[in-house]
Amino acid sequence: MKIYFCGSIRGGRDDVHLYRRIVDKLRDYGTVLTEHVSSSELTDRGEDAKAAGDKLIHDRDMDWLRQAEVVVAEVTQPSLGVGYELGRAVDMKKKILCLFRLSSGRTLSAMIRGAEDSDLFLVRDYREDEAENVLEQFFTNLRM
Ligand code: 6IA
Repeated sequence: MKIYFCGSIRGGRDDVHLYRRIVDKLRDYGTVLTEHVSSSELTDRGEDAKAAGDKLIHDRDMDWLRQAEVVVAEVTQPSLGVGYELGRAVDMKKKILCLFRLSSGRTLSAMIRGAEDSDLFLVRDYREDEAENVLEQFFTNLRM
């Protein structure tokens, strides 16, 4: 199974340690196309990105998104890129799981919380220590 993981990059890298844990767990279920999102070497200054070119990044990510069967997004740290990816993924009718931590004190965008349906788009509030269990539950249900 191909999995597309979304997490904030230029929106801020505060949660990168958690992205790493999520990506590690996602590897139990398939190939993670966007592993670099969890790399601690990738900063929000985006110097690497300038070298590669933003258009190249966008086009490659959209290509990966098309290939993916499942999209998992950590949405606690607000990110334009993650919001964009989720919107495109909805349009492509992908199965989507959004993970949000209420403990952050933030309120999730209505455009994400409100996109939830009983079929393809799921928003799950969780605590950091529940990350692995929440993913296990999601992928178990997916197989049923
Ligand atoms: O607006 P943001 O930068 O926070 O958007 C983050 C989201 O957009 C992530 O979920 C990524 O999938 C995607 N994204 C944004 N920047 C990059 C990027 N830059 N590389 C890949 N995906 C990105 C660094 C490129 C470098 C490795 C050459």
